[in-house]
Amino acid sequence: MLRTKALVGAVSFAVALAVPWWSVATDTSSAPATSAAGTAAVGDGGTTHDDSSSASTGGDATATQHHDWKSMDREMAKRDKSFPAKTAGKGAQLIKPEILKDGTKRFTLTAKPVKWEVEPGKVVDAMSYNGMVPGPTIRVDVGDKVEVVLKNQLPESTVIHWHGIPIDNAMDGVADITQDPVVPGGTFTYKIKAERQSVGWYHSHHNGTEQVTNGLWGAFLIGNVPLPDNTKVAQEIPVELQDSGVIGLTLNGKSFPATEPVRVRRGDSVLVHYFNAGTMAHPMHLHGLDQLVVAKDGFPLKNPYKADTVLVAPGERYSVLVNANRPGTWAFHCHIFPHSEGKTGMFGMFTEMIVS
Ligand SMILES: [Cu+2]
Repeated sequence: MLRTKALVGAVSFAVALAVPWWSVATDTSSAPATSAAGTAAVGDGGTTHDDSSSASTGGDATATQHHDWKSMDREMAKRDKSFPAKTAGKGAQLIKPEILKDGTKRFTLTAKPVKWEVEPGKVVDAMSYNGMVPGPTIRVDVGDKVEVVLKNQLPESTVIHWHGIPIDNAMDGVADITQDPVVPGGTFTYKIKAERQSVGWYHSHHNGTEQVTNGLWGAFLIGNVPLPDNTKVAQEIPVELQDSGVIGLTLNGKSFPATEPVRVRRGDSVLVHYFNAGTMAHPMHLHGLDQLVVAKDGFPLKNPYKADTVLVAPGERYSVLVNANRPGTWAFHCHIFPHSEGKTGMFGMFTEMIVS
């Protein structure tokens, strides 16, 4: 039994090497902005789309209900079946470091405005690191010396805080507490020693209400989360939650139907890291497949536990291991329905895990 497991693990690992989820970052600052005129039709994630018919018929509209449910189903199906819809720009791409002479890994994050397509036709004026929302995923090894150069091309000051990363106080990135704000046109270099395995993230700590929810955050991983039975994973994926600002209800900076499906081979294991960069807690529910919670805020759990719904509060990270042992298209969504499903179909924090 153990041998079989190990073999499956080895095959999965080979797949992991061949097909990394996080592709290499490209600067997409000039991502094409599609018509912003479409925004009005979609509204805030589809929840308010086309209320006119129900509003005009009121509560005593039994005579027109037959017509209403048919058009409602039609509209839902149109939206639901347009998944996965194409949009410009992809967030959370892996960023490559420049390697300095002493081996230091240097990453450059340029904070700047971007036209971000949250879903087809809904283009918002977001804030970004390197033109993407969420910002690039930083990945380093335990023991690495790391530098992150922040270049501020925003029309307002900013800073970067390193959440969940052990760090010297002067590098903690809180405006007016540990450093002066980095003014428009300014630069600041953060020096970080990657002391221990972490599932961390980074975000603005200056006008956070607007800057973070409008796009200024990203994932920062140090080393690998230890897994039970040394499970080899075929994919390791971020699921970064947002609910406010111009980005709104999204997974990895996109709302359904533009969210990205998780495609898995039957029997493979997937390691999902939830990050909540938003302002509310989100119960993340996966149909059909168990979520084994293996780490909280990057700290490995002595006793991993199974759940079908994992509540992720603002600031928190949960790492869950999913063994894709049942084929099918499984709904994967925030279980607060006003965040994921309404009378025009799915929207916001909804995607699919497709096991084949
Ligand atoms: Cu939610």
